[in-house]
Amino acid sequence: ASVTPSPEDRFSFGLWTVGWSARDQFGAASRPDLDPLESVRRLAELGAWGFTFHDNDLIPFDASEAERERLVGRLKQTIEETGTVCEMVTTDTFAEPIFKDGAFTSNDRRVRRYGLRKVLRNVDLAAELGATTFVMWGGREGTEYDSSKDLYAALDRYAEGIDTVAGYIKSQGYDMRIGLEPKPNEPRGNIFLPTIGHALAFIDRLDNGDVVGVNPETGHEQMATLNYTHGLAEALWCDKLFHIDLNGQNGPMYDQDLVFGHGNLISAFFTVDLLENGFPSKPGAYQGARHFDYKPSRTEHLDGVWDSAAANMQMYLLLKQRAVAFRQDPDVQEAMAQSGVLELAEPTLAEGEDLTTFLADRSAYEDLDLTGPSERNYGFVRLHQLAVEHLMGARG
Ligand code: ASC
Ligand code: MN
Ligand code: MN
Ligand code: MN
Repeated sequence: ASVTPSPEDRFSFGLWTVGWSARDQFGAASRPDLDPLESVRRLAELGAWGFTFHDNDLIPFDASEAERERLVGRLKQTIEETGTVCEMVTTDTFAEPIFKDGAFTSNDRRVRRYGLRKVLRNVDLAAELGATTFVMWGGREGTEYDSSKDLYAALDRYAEGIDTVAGYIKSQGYDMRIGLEPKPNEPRGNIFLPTIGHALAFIDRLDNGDVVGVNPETGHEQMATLNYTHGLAEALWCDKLFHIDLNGQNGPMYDQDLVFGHGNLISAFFTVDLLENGFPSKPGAYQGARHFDYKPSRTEHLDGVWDSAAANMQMYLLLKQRAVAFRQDPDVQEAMAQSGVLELAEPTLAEGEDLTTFLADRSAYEDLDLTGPSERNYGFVRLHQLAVEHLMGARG
């Protein structure tokens, strides 16, 4: 099968990914700035379907209205020329000093009102460009010192801000949903909504939560020692997986933003298996963009930028080939059946069984011979070995 990316694969990239000039905490940029419009063209040439951006990836923070309009006009022209899709837009509420204590949760009300206005105007921009997802990564929403923040009020203000944006989207009739992006830390010592689970519980408390879901990033969950695929599964179970940020990470350390699959490869395999094959009990592919939020390493120059962009798509397609072969392999199907994977979809109570009948069922408890279930060999290791052999290209 082909591993050449094409628009049908629905790959997209943030313009800040390839556009990162590798300025970091410890050193100057190691690459020149890229023209974002040139990046859109290069990504399209490499086979990407779409792109995403923060307002300030395209429009300098201090640009005039006229300059903003000119740049947006040029972007629209590039979209037309390349046939590429602007599938998501997001707002930079983290780079400028005004946002040093956050935007929606800053202690300073002037900052909160300013941040909210900055976000709302980009919702309009997103709609103008046809984007159907609006991501909000609150990288500066958090603390270094627990003494510095009324944590209850911070959650109130965070909810107020998100509800206002969601309400605005609905009142304008935009075909758009918000994706909240969790991250446990970096740049703040502790960031609010640190994991997918925190974000899902938060969304549940919103007035306009119907248009709010999550945009989970591989490395962000892994920084919190969590399993990314499990997080995606719970978001899907909640009908809240509105967008994804795929990349690579080697366990809990700084946010590496490696190429997808260049970190925990086995985890990446099961992420692709879920996105492409679905759950055994609920088959079917994820319908959204396969969006990469990675950073070309600082050691790479311009060739390395485009090599690494291509590598994300290559890794995804190679993993997809192997994940499809894994599920289709009769040995795997037999091992899955042996392991009880398919049994889990059967409800624990029988159809129509009420609590009285259940409590009276002696075979379920009093008379159950524990030997059978206790001595069952689930065969999970044999099944996983088959998965890893597929991943390594050692089978079919
Ligand atoms: C985002 C997003 C992130 C951050 C980071 C900025 O919009 O999804 O993870 O910004 O990439 O460097
Ligand atoms: Mn990251
Ligand atoms: Mn991200
Ligand atoms: Mn990122």
